[in-house]
Amino acid sequence: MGSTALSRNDTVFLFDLDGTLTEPRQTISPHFYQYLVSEVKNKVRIGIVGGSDLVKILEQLGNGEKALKDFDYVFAENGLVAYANGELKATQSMSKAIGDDQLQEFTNYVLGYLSKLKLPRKRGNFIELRAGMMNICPIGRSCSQEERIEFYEYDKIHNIRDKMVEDLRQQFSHTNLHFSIGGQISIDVFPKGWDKTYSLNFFKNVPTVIHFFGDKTSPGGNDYEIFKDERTIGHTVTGPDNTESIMRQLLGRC
Ligand code: M1P
Repeated sequence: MGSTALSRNDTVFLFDLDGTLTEPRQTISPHFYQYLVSEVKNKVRIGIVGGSDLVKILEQLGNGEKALKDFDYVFAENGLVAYANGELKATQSMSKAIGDDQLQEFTNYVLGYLSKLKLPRKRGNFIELRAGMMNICPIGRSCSQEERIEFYEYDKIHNIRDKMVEDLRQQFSHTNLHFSIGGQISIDVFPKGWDKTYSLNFFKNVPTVIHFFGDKTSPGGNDYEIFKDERTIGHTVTGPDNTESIMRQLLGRC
């Protein structure tokens, strides 16, 4: 596809963050940030759709709240917290959606499950209740970067998160909850349908060609649903360099 086929009027490039624009939980490179918000943004509208909450997304974009204006769209928590042109447009509440009784039943079960897990080490902040989702972290989100990698490698061998997701799916099959392995150390939980496709609702009234770029596009990955959605043209990437090279091809500049 040449550059003439793309325009800001009708085209959006929507990016996952971890593993797509940045290394997992790392900051985007200044060069790549500039390329996106100057060159790419001149040709198409650009947006982020991340599983993380807004604080973590802005941290990784490295420019504070300025990033909310530099990008046409910032969809945090899969789009449950949605910004366009620097303005908050919509936000969702998981506790309201499922109700406090079910939230408490679920939280108690998760705490019980985690308390029986033996891992190389545990830190703090095992459950993070965000606006539109819950994030469960067996090692604890306050682990260091080294401890994060250690858990990630341990999990590849012992399938701690896969087993927990399987168990949660069985225990809570009567509910509307969806479980997804998004990053390296945690599990995201949200009502069914509140995956990254939720962000596409934002474009439902205006015909828009949406290119989605993500690294976790296989079944079970948190980019899978939006990648295969018929409203997007999906691109599987292997990291920031690969994302840039696919974009340069799409924009007609190799
Ligand atoms: O890549 C998106 C994920 O990033 C974090 O995952 P982890 O800390 O496990 O690497 C979390 O914010 C998670 O919610 C999010 O989906």
